[in-house]
Amino acid sequence: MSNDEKKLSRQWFRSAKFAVLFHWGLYSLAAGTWKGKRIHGIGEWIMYRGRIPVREYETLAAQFNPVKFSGKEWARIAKAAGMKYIVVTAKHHDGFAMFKSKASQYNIVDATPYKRDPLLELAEACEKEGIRLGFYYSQFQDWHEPDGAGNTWDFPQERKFENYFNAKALPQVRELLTNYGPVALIWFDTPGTMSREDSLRLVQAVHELQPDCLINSRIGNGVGDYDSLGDQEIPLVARGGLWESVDTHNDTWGYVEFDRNWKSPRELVERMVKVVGKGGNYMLNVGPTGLGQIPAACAGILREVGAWVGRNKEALYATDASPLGLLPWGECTSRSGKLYLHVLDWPQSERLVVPGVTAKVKRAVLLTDARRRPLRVSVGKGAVSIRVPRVAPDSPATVVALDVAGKLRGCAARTVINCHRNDFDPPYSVLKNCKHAKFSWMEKFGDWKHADCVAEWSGPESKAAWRFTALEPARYYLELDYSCDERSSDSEGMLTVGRTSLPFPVLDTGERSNPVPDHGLWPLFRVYRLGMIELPRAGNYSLTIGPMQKTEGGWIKLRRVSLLPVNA
Ligand code: JFZ
Repeated sequence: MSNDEKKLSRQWFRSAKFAVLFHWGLYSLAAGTWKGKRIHGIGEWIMYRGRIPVREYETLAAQFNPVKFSGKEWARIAKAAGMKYIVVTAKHHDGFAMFKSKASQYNIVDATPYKRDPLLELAEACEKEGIRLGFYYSQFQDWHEPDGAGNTWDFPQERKFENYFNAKALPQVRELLTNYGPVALIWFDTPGTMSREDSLRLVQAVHELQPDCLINSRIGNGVGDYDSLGDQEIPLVARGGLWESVDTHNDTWGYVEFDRNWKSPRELVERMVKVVGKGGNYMLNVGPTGLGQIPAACAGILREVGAWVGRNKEALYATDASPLGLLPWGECTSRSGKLYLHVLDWPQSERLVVPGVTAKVKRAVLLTDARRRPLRVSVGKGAVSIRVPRVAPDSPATVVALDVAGKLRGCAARTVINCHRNDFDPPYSVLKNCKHAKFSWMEKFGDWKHADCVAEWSGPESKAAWRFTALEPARYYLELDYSCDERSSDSEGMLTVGRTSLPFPVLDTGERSNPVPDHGLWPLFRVYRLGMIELPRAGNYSLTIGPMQKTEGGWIKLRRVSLLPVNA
């Protein structure tokens, strides 16, 4: 495939911005409970968490009869939500194929009373709805097979992975690329210790059977076409290339009957625009029930998100990342000559201050104003100010569209605005004798959380600093978000903004033992309000923080420093 053809085959992905990942399998029938015992955490790992023997787990197949499944319904709900591609688990780590497979009888057609191939029905529905379809395939972990990875409770012996790979994984990927029409992408997962050669054999099969099919980075060995970030990871800084963030709607991928921790429409839109504003696609997970239905609460929230996407599609699809710096009130997307300001924290001052706009603003309108009435724009030092209604015209976010002339240079400078919370994150700090480090941990099991932190402080010579511009004098509360173990507890830190210094005691936030041996302790983060400071004038300031004494154990894992308006 020529470079131009490759570029073309990726353009749809670059423009898509919003997608759904369906986790659906035998685990959906277990729904988080096994033999009357609830197993908390991600539901598709119930076999692993419960160390359920293959002979017991596979009895689920004889009960699996998803008579409520409708490929049309899934495709319709996804399309109404504004999702441009669907990925569905064809085979997860439990080894059960949700499609007719000659490579293994352990599949929905041969091993269940359902006897139909739901992926065929979904493929037809996607074709009709004009929505692209991809398949999730766990190419390394397979807890049903002696030579698949992961099941040490039934198969403690040494693995002959090549036997599994040649007999099941590679043939099933070929079946998926042959029997279901155009496949937009294959979403591989947890490559483990797969060899580069095996990853390339999968790539070769994809290129041979469906040259336009994209491959995600979890194929392993750096041979994917685009990056799937860590689960539930929303990046703090923009990234180049093709990438997606994959997020759960509640705290699990596979259906768990008692997990109702649904993210609200506001949370989903906020996470989506954070990702799209940095140039990525936001893929949201849906875990259908054992009967094949999308949980009603989930479907209702998707309808609300879809309504917002429908009103603001111009600010989402086929846009580019924000050329602006950090925005205290929300995010930004762009296209040639246009900026779309996604305002999540609406200014009560009726003035939307937009820092870092270096081009001339020709016009500003509310994207949902059908009459496109121009908003009043005034140009200040380093920012433009837009007169907006007192009440946000849209929800969960209001988009203000700017027509701009001239080049929009990236603007790294940080501007603090006194009617919004202003967060200072580690990737934007200047560090001395301390480090930027990312920490990941699980809350329950498999529900991964991630924190970019400043860590490994050594002593009074360690400093993290942020520079910013205040547009007007104002008072702020200072908040710290950090984790600290007992070794650093009761030490003292100092936070200085301008000429004001706030000494603070570091308090042990505790840490939790880690269910996965040899993976260190899980951090616990807490937010502390340090006090009130005043910025006496408009102008440039620096905010610095560091320990007052020599530190033990690296001192704190600092996730964020925030300036919160006092008069909010
Ligand atoms: C994997 C699966 O184990 C899980 O069941 C689910 O399918 C999820 C989408 O993918 O879990 C992962 C994979 C990668 C990371 C974390 C969890 N990661 O890179 O942080």
